[in-house]
Amino acid sequence: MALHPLSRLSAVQSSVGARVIVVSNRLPLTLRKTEDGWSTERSSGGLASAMNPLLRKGGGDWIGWPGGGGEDDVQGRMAILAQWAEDERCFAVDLPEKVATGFYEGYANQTLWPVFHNFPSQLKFDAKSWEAYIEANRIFCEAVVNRYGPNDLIWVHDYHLMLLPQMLRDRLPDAAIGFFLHIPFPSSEIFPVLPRREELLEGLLGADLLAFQTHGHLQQFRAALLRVLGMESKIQQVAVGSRPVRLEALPIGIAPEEYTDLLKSDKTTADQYAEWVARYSGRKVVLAVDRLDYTKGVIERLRAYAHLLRSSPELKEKVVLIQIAVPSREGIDTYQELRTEVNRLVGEMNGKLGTPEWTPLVYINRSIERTELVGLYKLADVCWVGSLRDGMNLVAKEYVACKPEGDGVLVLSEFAGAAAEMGEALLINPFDEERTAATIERALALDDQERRQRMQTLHHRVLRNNVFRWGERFLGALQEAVSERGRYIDTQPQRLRPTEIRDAYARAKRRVLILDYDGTLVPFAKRPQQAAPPTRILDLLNALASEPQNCVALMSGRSAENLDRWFGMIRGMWIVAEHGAEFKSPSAPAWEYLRPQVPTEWKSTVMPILEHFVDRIPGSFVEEKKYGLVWHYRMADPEFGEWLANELVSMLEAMLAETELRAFRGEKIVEVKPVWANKGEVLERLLASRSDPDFLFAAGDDRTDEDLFERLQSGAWTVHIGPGPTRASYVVANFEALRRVLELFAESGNLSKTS
Ligand code: GDG
Repeated sequence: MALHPLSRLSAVQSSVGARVIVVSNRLPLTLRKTEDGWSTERSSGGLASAMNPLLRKGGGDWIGWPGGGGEDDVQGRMAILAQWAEDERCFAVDLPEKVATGFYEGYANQTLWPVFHNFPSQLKFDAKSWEAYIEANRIFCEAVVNRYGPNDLIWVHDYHLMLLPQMLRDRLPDAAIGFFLHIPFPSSEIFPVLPRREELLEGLLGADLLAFQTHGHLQQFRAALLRVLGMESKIQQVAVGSRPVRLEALPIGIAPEEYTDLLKSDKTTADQYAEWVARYSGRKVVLAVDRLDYTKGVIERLRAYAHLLRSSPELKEKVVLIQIAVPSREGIDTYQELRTEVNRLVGEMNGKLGTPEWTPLVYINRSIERTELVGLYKLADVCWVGSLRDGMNLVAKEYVACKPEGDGVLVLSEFAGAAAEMGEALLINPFDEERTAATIERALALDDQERRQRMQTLHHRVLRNNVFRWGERFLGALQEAVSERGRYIDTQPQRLRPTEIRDAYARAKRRVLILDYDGTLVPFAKRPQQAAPPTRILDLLNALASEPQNCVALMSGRSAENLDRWFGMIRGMWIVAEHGAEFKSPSAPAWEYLRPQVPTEWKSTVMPILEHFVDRIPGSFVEEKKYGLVWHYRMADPEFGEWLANELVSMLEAMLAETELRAFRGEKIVEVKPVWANKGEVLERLLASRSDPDFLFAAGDDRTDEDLFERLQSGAWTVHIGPGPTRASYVVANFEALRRVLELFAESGNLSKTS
């Protein structure tokens, strides 16, 4: 039975015996000064909206800045903060006012924010605000170190705290540190514009896990690593020395029931809604909800709306745009200027386009209650998200959550992260005023069936990819990243020196040579059947296997039938198929099995899922083996392929959690197979046939070979082909380099025969 996502989040936490410490610039609570002293307000904004329900249900501590400093009523303030810690497990970090200003209004919001949102022209920088940014991160670091206990998972949020992961790593070398970036990561053209860019990247790389909203942002981060630090990375991993840092794209979701519960049973929501229905009867309502920020495209929206009203006079008195614009970062000039400009435009539009019966634009420049917001979502015929750039945009998802019947249209900027997973919305380029206006017109006129179809598909997806699933995936990935770090941290493979190993080979009398095939003896081919062994390889294997002092084993993930066809004629060689599930020893004529009976009914459940992925990306296909199923995507678009492979593995992981099956990623494949079918298991059988070897050699290039390397003792020559973290003691650059080593073995065998 599938577990409820909430219990799974708690399960992730309890399975590591760990508490989660969330660290973000702002707490979900804000201090406000009133006439009677300090009071508590709930913060709005994306991060708080997302994390609040997650922590309330899953448990954990939250560290952040509470706002409201100064000398006033210090005792009252302390009392409230103590209450927060006690009742809500929210722990305040106090920043001296000067640091807070330089950090928040300076480097974070006038340097990082514009650059990360593709507005380098808005960038302002001074060295003092950078100093304040460092200092603020240092103060946060101190606060985390003080709360930290062994096994805690530290989850750092967003662009305010990009130096924190490395600062924490310096103080708590073994801690599990994850970082999530809520905003976009800019392209490698724009990122280098950033003053102090190297320090920021190095700060981030202190984490075990770095996660982004979209696959695109992750790719741009990798490009920045390469361009700014010259660091190469894999799609999912970058090595900092011998420490791997895992990279993930994890699009954030919402807690749908926070909206649907209000819709179903809240009286204020129902009353407000009824009142608005009456007020706007006979008119279509278009809704926009934004923090008042230049990245949200408010001005562009107002211009496009004016364009629409001018170009479609039939809409006169038939449509209303309700724009909620929550004040934000008012201490920064750019935001003040934006506010002035929006006020001016609103006045001008209503003045010029309105009539005595009709105000075309309802402008609300304050935060409204959640109950009202939900009423508006329910009311709106169209929700218009026009971000010029946005990490995700939760408003889009909240609106969709409030449309279970499908009676609404989402118009969504293609530059919001949400567009990557909300393709059924009507997508717009918000910079194109005319076409945006035309899309709004289309949204208003969309026929019933199309509207319902689009919205209901979106609705189900938003419900499924919710914030709990996101949190669970993040913590799961962090936990995994930490366990990988444990495996690789002490391993510093050396480059294999051919003459050294040749001499060791020549001296030995009882040798065992274990060789992987694809990627090790031959390069990868587009389709598995195209990677047939060239004569040169067959000769080489023949030569090595015919040497009486050698026990040679070819270990592959390929099927027994396939390996028999290609290698059956080589005498004296072990052949191991399907990662160890079946094997044929030189002394026995038939194939033997690691397990006598193996259930295969699971294939009928997993196959349709893999087929669905085949449908999603041209060029991919499924290979069925006796014990396993493999989804191949070597011929598919590489970027999208990697992205889908991630999605597939995480989906299968959850599905197979309590079975003996595992999904793993290999070179351009995702394979599902029984966990016991691995190269490490079959090794025991092989070694039993050759007691006390004095030269043990194993070579391979992918994850399945790591099982083997792990089982072999330190005296073995374990060789990994290609870059990347490995348990092997040695590395060679590619399959050709390995082939040269094997040729040296074969030659030295010949020499010893002739001498
Ligand atoms: C950052 C990233 C990313 C808005 N007005 C009111 C109100 N809100 C709530 C919305 C929504 C949240 O604020 C806004 O979230 P967004 O995602 O749209 O935008 P950011 O604040 O910029 O958030 C963003 C997000 O982090 C999460 O990762 O999606 O890309 O920029 O929840 O409902 N809530 C109430 N009254 C309002 O007037 N109660």
